[in-house]
Parts: sequence; C-alpha cells; structure tokens
Amino acid sequence: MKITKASVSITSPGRNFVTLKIETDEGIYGLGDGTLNGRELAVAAYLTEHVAPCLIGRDPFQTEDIWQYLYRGAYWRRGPVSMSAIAAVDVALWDIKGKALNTPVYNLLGGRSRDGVLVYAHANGADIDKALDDVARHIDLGYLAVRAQSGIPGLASTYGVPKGGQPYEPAEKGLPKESLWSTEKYLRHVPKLFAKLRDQCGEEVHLLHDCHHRLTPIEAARLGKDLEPYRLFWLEDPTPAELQENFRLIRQHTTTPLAVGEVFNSIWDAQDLIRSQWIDYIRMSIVHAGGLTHMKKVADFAALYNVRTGCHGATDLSPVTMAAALHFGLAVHNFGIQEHMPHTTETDAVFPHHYSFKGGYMHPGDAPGLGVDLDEALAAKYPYQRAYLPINRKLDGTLFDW
Ligand code: CS2
Ligand code: MG
Repeated sequence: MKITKASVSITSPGRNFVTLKIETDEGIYGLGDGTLNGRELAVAAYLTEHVAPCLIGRDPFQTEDIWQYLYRGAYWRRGPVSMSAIAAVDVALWDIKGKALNTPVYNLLGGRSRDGVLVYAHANGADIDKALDDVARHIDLGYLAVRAQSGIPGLASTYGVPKGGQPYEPAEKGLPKESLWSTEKYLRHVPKLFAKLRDQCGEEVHLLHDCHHRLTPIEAARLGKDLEPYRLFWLEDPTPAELQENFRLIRQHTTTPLAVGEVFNSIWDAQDLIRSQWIDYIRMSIVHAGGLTHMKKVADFAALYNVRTGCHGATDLSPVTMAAALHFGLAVHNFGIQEHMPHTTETDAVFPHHYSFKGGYMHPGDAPGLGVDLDEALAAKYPYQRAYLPINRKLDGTLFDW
C-alpha cells in the first residue's frame, strides 16, 4: 500500500477544526486532527507546505519510521505546531492501518483493557448555586465524574464559565478579548464551592477542578490543602509547568491529586514531573503530543512511576481526537480518566462517528480504524473564521496567565 495524497481541510461548525486526510493506492484513507486552538492556520500550513510532499509514495503501515522521519527530519524539534502536525499524520496512519486490517485501532494498541472509558464532564455556573445545579444536571445525565468551575465574586468573568448560558467555547472571533483576574478572590472562593458540592453530591461522585495555570506553587499548595477535606479526583494545572520542579513544592504540602499536561507536546515536557512522582495524572492529548505513537510511549513511561493518563478532551479537539483518545483509553493499562466535552450537533454532523456515551463511560465503537469520518461537502459549508483565546490581566493591568 502506498500514500497517494495528503490534504488538509479547515472547517468551522461553531469553531475551527483542522483535519488531515491521507489517501492510498488501495482506496483506503485515514483522518488526523491538527487543530491548535487560536493557531489553526499554522498547523495547516505546516502540513500542506512542509509535510504532505514528503508522505507521497510511503508505506502507511510504517507509523514508527514516518513519526521519526517527521520528528528528527525537521531538525527543529518539538513545539505545539510541529507536534500537532505530526499527530495529524500519525493518527491518520493508525486509522488506515486499522481499516486495512479490518480492526478497531484499540486492537492495535494492546486490545481492550476495560469495558469502557471513564469520562468526566464540565459543569459550571456564574455563582456557586448555579454551579451546584449544573453538577447535579450532569450527574442526572449519568456522569460519575464532574469538573466544577464557578464565577468568582467581584470578577466579571473567569475561565470555564460561559457568558449568557451558552456552551463554553473560549476562542472568540476577532482579536483576543481581555479579562481581569484576582488570585486572592479566587483562593477565598473555591473551597466554599467544593464544601457545598461535596455536601450536595455525597462521597461517591468524582469532583475535579481546573486552576488553569493561575497560581504560584505556594498558592497552589494552599488551595490543595484547603480542598483536602473534599477529596478531589484531581486539581488541574495548578501552576504553569515550564518549570517542572514547581510541582515539588506543591507536593510537599498537599495530598490533593495533581493533573497537568494539556499544553505539553512531548515527553520531555513531563519527564521530571513523572519520574519524581510530582503529579498523579498526565493530561497530554493525542492531537497536541505527536499522536498515538508518542502518547503510547508517554503512557508506558508514566506507568513506571504510578502516573495515570487523564487526556485533554475539550471541544477544541475534534471528534477525530475524541475517537483516537477513546481507543487509547480503552487499551492502555495505566488509564486514569478521559475528559468529555460533547461537541455541538453541527460538529457531530461534520464528523460522523461510532463512539458513544453510557452510564458515565464512553466506548470508541468497533468499526475498523478510528470509527470517525469527515463529511467534506458539509465541512465546506463552514469556512474558517479567525478566532483567538482570551488574554488575562491582573486587576492592576499586569498581563497574566489565561
Ligand atoms: C481546559 C480547556 O479542558 C480543559 O481542561 O483547560 O478548555 C482549555 O482551556 C482549552 O482547550 C484551550 O483551547
Ligand atoms: Mg485544563
């Protein structure tokens, strides 16, 4: 089998998605996701201008060699744009391999290790009471794990809480919107949210929270300690992780489990965090961390140090990545949990798929390959629209982490 064509489509059914389609001389094609929220055109150009010409004529079964060719052959290694492009190629090749062998991709990753993939939902509210209601709504939908975010008294907006009750989509058309932030207000508020949540939900429900990179290590340590009575499943992105040893300090002060990694794009971003057991869950995603080939290696390395997977799964990762993540989550032994933000009905129509949700778990389905497709005619009806993630500033105007 030989690759005959590699083409990129950008569609925007409510938000932008970058999809790579790799076609072969045997009529089998594969899909890969190259979506990088706010920088979509960079990945599309990397694929179209620099990667696609190198793929023509290659054997699509050579996932390892093609991965190494694209990683080492570029000379300039790592980074979100190049690793998202490599991921798009890698996942499309695994899709082709599964279709050619007439088996779902999870069978190529070790086979089923569990009956279903535990997922967590996103609940939020402009205040504590609305957040409590939204958590209850998601539990009624069958989720066994729910992430809770709420508005912060005194702040006009905050991460994770949509405006006007719309579904949460952080990227907005036009130039970046700016928001204001106060760590002090946030640190006073979050323990109150989880005290009420644990009181409402009881002990069984897994509760999660995302700090979204906004605390210093000692502030994160304080929040972790304050939340210990409420036994969170995890506290996510407590502090920016470029300096991996930030997490040593947090670890010294609290037993609240820690999760990080959705902005990572290679194992080198996390090797100290994992090897030192400074974290409990690695959040790297298949679309931003080089695809299934690299993520399998990350999971196997993490398994040596009791670190489990907790892959990123926001709506700015396309259904192609959702499908790949579910095959991955069904197979890897040290699976922890999978994020599940349901896409819009328009997006699901553009990307028809076999994966499904039931009773708090998801399953990728048993179709050969990934079990997801791209309706190219429908995709063409949603042209790309430039959109940016927000910018965050402290109350005094200092530029801060969003
Ligand atoms: C968030 C994301 O899902 C999460 O945990 O951190 O919503 C993140 O803000 C977006 O993926 C950024 O594009
Ligand atoms: Mg997050």
